[in-house]
Amino acid sequence: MNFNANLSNINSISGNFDAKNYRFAIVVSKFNEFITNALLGGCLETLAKANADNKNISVVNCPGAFEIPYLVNQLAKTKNYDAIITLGCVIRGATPHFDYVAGQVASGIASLNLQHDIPIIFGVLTTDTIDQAIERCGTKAGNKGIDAAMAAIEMASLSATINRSKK
Ligand code: INI
Repeated sequence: MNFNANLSNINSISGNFDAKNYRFAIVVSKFNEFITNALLGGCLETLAKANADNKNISVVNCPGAFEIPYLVNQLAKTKNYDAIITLGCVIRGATPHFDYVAGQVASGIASLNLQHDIPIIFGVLTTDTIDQAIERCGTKAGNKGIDAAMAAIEMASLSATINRSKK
């Protein structure tokens, strides 16, 4: 951060990107599978680079993005995970009920984040076109699966730090 304020005595809390001791669940939907597979690849590679242990990663495959919140809720209730990552792809051009599916999954995940004591990461692409989805799963505009993994590690680390400092 680039500013001139005096930070002495301020308790500044930041996460780190070491995934070694964390357990992750990844819920990935099969709808638009050629896109979601690429998101999953980016996500798993990033977790591996950050020292996550494969034994601590569960991948749950579901039919479509609409089903993701239900599974996240089930997984969160087990308390077996330090972060849950969601990956999916909803394309406006491909469905007349885009707004229902995309809206439902986004608001479902947002409310589950507050209901459970586990960070839940939104890695669901919601795009107007298939080309925009392709751009976001490893071509022009990066890979949203990588971003989701990074966010999951940082949030697991932040959550651990905050909970360690509970009085
Ligand atoms: N599911 C998606 O993940 N992406 C889509 O683009 C999509 N479209 O186009 O309809 C989609 N529909 C399926 C939906 O998520 C549920 O699986 C289905 O309605 C059964 O509940």
